[in-house]
Amino acid sequence: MKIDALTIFPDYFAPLQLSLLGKAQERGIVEFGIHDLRDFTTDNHHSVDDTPYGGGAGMVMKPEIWGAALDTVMTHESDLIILTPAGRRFNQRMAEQFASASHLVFACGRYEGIDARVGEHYAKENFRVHEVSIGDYVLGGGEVASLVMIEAITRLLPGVLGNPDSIVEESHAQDGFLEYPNYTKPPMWRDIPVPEILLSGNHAAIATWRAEQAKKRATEQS
Ligand code: JD8
Repeated sequence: MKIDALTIFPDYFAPLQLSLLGKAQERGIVEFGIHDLRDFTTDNHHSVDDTPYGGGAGMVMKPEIWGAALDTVMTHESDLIILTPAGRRFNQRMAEQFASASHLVFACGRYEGIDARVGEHYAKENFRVHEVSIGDYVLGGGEVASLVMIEAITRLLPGVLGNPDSIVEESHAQDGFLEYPNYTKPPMWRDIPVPEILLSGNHAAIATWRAEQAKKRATEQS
């Protein structure tokens, strides 16, 4: 899979060289391309924004800069993902769907956002365009949101995770992520013991206990 990200802050994407994502790139499972939007400006000040039509606070990102940048990476095999607080809420099912794509292009806006005609243009030209949000809170731009999506998607690609069974477990979670509490050595820590059942070796009883604990946690957090 090829993943391109367009941004005025390319340094935000340094984490892609770390950990699982870095290894996935070394193994050729995924290829990342990070593009500085200012490389596509034509004025001396490398302007990427301008005042909004209709008035209002803040600045809007210029469509011609985005068009010049996106035209260098987009093909009809691409999925263009425009991050925006108004987008469709990202979830595991969308991560699974995007994990089957061949080319993802993340448009990371700043300021008040990207001129709406950018998404409209590529949709009109029959490209797949997705407006996505990672949650009901306001970030300063799309970079962190795209990193969240890239991690959630990339970890699903074959060969990225050492133990693919964990993906199978996650995908079988019925109501969201029923995650049970985890424990490791020592068996006693600051006078807190590991639950006896986990030391019993009775795998059926352990599975039942874990399901009960996950359900209890989900109820407490809802
Ligand atoms: C893209 C610009 C900042 C947003 C004025 C603050 C996603 N879950 C999410 N929260 N926020 C974003 C997000 C924020 C962005 C951009 C995504 C581009 N901003 C703007 C509107 C109000 N500033 C997001 N995914």
